[in-house]
Amino acid sequence: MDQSLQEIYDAILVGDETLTKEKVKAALESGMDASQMMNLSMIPAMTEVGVRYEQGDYYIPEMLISAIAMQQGLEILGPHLTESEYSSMGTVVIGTAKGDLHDIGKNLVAMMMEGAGFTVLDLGTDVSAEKFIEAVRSSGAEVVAISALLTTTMEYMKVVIDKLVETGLRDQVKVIIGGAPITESYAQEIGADGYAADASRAPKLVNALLEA
Ligand code: B1M
Repeated sequence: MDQSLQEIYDAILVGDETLTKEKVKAALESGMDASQMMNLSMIPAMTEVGVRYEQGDYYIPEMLISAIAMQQGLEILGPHLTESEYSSMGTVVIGTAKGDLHDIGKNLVAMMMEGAGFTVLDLGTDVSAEKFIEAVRSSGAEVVAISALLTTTMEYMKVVIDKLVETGLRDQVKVIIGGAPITESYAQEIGADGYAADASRAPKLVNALLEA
């Protein structure tokens, strides 16, 4: 791995937010590509955090400080990630499913959607179906985007879709879902309109759905 990528990786892994910010800034200044930084260093670092947690080498506090370092790095990287070739418009209501507090992937999706020219209404984490409905009604959103990282909370995505049906809003919006445990077949199973494996694919998916 390139030395600057390795340094960012290491800084996130040990949860050093100051060092992460410094290294991300330095890499950007040296001309490093933002998506490369994200895909080859920052996301792999969080994947390694997950592996260490699974193996019992990391506990929740370590996971949390790594996540904070990642978020801080992302804040600097965000504006550089969102330059995009897409020019579609619309409003996207996004949130992490009820019971789920993971928001790094969701934040990345929100950034990419904003960069693609969408207005993004970010409801945060632990979002109930009622909150999604209220936001769709008040914003007139065309898209509902739900993220989930836990096998226990992914089931809540179906609750949101059922609520959209129940309130007569289902035909007005496209629902896209994503997150580590989500698959294309799960999206089909629960009646979502689409699934994006990563944040960079989300705007393309939404554009395709809105054009269809
Ligand atoms: Co938690 N956690 N965590 N965690 N955590 C996982 C998800 C886990 C896989 C770790 C592990 O065991 N290996 C595991 C889930 C197991 C499972 O359900 N099968 C787990 C667990 C168990 C838990 C707790 C239950 C632990 C506990 O308390 N005992 C607890 C749950 C809390 C809750 O939510 N109620 C918990 C807590 C936490 C922290 C708070 C400490 C912290 C989150 C901090 C935060 O987000 N602000 C945390 C972290 C950091 C992780 C890992 C290590 C990293 C997640 C991450 O940010 N990845 C994670 C392990 C892992 O994923 N390997 C783990 C980087 C991020 C860029 O990737 O979010 O997948 P991701 O997003 C990707 C794609 O999935 C996609 O785009 C992104 C890439 O471009 N994507 C979308 C995401 N959302 C999308 C939406 C879309 C489209 C694409 O459209 C709408």
